[in-house]
Amino acid sequence: MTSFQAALSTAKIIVILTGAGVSAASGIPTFRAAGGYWRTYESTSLATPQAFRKNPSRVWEFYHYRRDLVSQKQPNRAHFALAEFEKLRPNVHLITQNVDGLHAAAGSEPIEMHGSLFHVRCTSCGDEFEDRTNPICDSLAGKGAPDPDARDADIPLDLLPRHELCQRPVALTSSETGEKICIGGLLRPAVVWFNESLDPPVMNEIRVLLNRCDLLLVVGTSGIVYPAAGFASIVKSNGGKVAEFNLDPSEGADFDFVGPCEDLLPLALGVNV
Ligand code: BV8
Ligand code: ZN
Repeated sequence: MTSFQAALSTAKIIVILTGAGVSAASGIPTFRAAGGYWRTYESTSLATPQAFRKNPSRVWEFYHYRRDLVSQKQPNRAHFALAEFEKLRPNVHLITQNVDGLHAAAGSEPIEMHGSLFHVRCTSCGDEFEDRTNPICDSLAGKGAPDPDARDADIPLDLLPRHELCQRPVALTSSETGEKICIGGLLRPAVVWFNESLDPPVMNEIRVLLNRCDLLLVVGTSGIVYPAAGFASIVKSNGGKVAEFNLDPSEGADFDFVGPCEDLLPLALGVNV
């Protein structure tokens, strides 16, 4: 702890990367805990453009379930410790892989590199905006149960979330009347799915930070998902130091804090939350 705090006090540019483990204490299941399943599907198999193209109703049930769950949760001491530290120290930059919005709810201004559960994008006109309505459309009310034996709602395309103010409406057959209708584009969650590239400006901003960073804190991530999983080696290759906060020990870190980050972060950062 003392050698870490010495490094913390002399560091010029501190970058903090968080993953699902930072929200675990808020009651949000991590991506890979309990196998990371929703119903009988691996979460990672639903967070893809292919899954959305094949069955937008099932993917929207998955995201409605997560939006509904997160909307009932609060930030925990890990989020508040990071927000407090950012206030106390200049040149601290928070990058999160999480899409739950809890860092912002705790007062941080994170780079949300994988987007947000509460932002949507129109697949027809490309418009992107925040939408916190719950449910986001009537047809999803009461849907999204995560149990393995829960059945798909099979919501017809025209009753899934649609872009009301769409500049490029699409022609569809109404599932209710069978008539031809002109309707706003299908909305999708504005998150980065697997096999989708991150927004180039976001990646550029991150790259600049990592190249200048002399201390990287990696908090609550399994280090499986790229490009986030590659950040520690970038910092180390530039001579920076890496501190890991995880339930499991990690090789290769200069400082390794093993245990719940909601307990260890306030101590390590020297903040009272
Ligand atoms: C891309 C949004 C270019 C969606 C997410 C190189 C090698 C291999 C594969 C690839 C590669 N480069 C690219 C890939 C493909 C892929 C990838 O990495 N695949 C993995 C599975 C191998 N990457 C991509 O596709 C990325 N795009 O690279 O673009 C490109 C383009 C086309 C084709 C190829 C490449 C985009 C990845 C973004 C995916 N979207 N989220 C959504 O959320 O619905 S990622 C998703 O996983 C979440 O955001 C989550 O945060 C993230 C990472 O998971 P973790 O946060 O680490 O969570 P996890 O459950 O795994 O771990 C929790 C950890 O916390 C554990 O270690 C646990 O011990 C710890 N913990 C738990 N409780 C606590 C705790 N620690 C402390 N305290 C606690 N209390
Ligand atoms: Zn639109």
